[in-house]
Amino acid sequence: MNQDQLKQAVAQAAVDYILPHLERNSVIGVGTGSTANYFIDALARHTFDFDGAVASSEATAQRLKDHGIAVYDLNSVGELEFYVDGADEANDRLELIKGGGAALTREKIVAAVAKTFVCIADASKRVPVLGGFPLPVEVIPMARSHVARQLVRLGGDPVYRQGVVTDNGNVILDVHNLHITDAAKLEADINAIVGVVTNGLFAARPADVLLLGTATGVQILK
Ligand code: ABF
Repeated sequence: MNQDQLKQAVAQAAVDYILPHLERNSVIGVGTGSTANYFIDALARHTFDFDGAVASSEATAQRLKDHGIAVYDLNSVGELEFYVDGADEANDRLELIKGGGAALTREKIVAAVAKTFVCIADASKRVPVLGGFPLPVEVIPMARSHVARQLVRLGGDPVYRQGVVTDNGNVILDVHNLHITDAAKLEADINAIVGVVTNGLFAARPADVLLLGTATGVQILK
């Protein structure tokens, strides 16, 4: 199976995982990226089994609507049983790097609200130590240089992601050359820099379940 087929397999596995728990009034948090897109496509075959979704990006909201799935503002939703989203890297503790698609802030907000965060990824995303994938940091535009200097102090090499403006009107710094052994501490340290909106480490709130697409089938890691 190629990488796309692995992504499709975990997307279907995520639908199978959550379907038995859904009720007609359930609202599902839905993430961003190509794996999440496969999830949306698979979920669309079950529109009578749930009410609608909260989207972690404008792109996801559009794809959900294109499938006829109702999209709700998070503020109008009481609770979310599930958030389903991809990742750029995942370690054995189910701590993640996310934000390659620049949607990290809304992803982190929806993940914070959800009772169960189901991460879906192909096997290439599983790593022993986070940091091979450059860590995305969403930054208020006027603070870009200040935040970059502070990130260097923390040991990283920040690179401005040219031409990208987030759904929230901010910019992204991708921090290279980090070897992240204490993800929760680094997540907190970066969030403490003035001008940072969010960073792509999901350690304070890791995934609850990782559905990993491998050549021999979908593994469920908890
Ligand atoms: C989102 O999509 C992001 O947090 C992550 O950056 C990306 C994963 O991309 P893909 O599913 O396309 O590999 O979940």
